[in-house]
Amino acid sequence: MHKKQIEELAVRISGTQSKPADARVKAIVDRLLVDIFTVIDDFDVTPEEFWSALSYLTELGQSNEYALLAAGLGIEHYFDIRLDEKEAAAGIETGGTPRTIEGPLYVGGAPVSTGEARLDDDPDVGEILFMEGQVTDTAGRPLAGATVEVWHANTKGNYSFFDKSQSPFNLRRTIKTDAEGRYRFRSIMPSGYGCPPTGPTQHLLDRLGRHGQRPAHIHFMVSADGYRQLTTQINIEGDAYLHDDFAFATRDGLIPAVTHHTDPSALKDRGVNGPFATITFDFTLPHA
Ligand code: MBD
Ligand code: FE
Repeated sequence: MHKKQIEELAVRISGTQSKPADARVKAIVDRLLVDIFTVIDDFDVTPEEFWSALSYLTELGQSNEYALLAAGLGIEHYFDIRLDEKEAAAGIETGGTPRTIEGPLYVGGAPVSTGEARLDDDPDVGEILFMEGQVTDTAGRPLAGATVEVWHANTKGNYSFFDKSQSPFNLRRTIKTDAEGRYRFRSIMPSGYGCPPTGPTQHLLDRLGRHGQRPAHIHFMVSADGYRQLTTQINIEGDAYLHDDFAFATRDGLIPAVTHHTDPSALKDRGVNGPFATITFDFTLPHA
């Protein structure tokens, strides 16, 4: 089919309107149809291929993996790029901590505390982790009472709520910063995440010749009145996938140094009975 015929068909379909439409939805669907017809035409897609694609989408939904695939195809990352661009174009304040994707595994309503928290509720064999830092504005002024939501995987790369073997809200907390804008928490070092190996996202990634792995990381959502909400992650340095994240979320400025402590006197000072790691990471929020 020629481009002109595709457009004529799309116009004919679009014109079968008998009541008021949602103009934006209609415009997007009209455009999607042209793009789908064009792909079918350019690649000579067979009906069998098309019906199998629909089965794939059904399976994707039944497995609750739509958002996982969106991350894997870089679509979630693309929204970050656009937000960065829009902020730059709007001429509003820039220079805060870089944003990166939220991912599909955030859960609201985690236990709230002020200043500090312990995140690990379940027994696990991970290295103990102490992380702390300060939330400031771009001039370095501390933001007291800011909200730091933190969530991360366990040593198997699994997240509570989605992994029903973990306690509710294991490795998920909301910490309000203290009077100096500081937060600190004790947790365990997460492992990297891998897409469910027999799920539809990994099936498609296999056909694209791609892996479905993420480096070990910790998610944050930081907010304070009058400032732009920041959704971001830090990556754990040394991870084999540090610069090969299937979800494209690694960014400069989000890979803090990790210090590992094994010295008995350091363990004693921290009141722990095993090796631990420390990370310091500050969050900078531009004005809203
Ligand atoms: C994750 O832990 C994650 O953060 C993303 C973006 C996708 C899959 C698993
Ligand atoms: Fe994650």
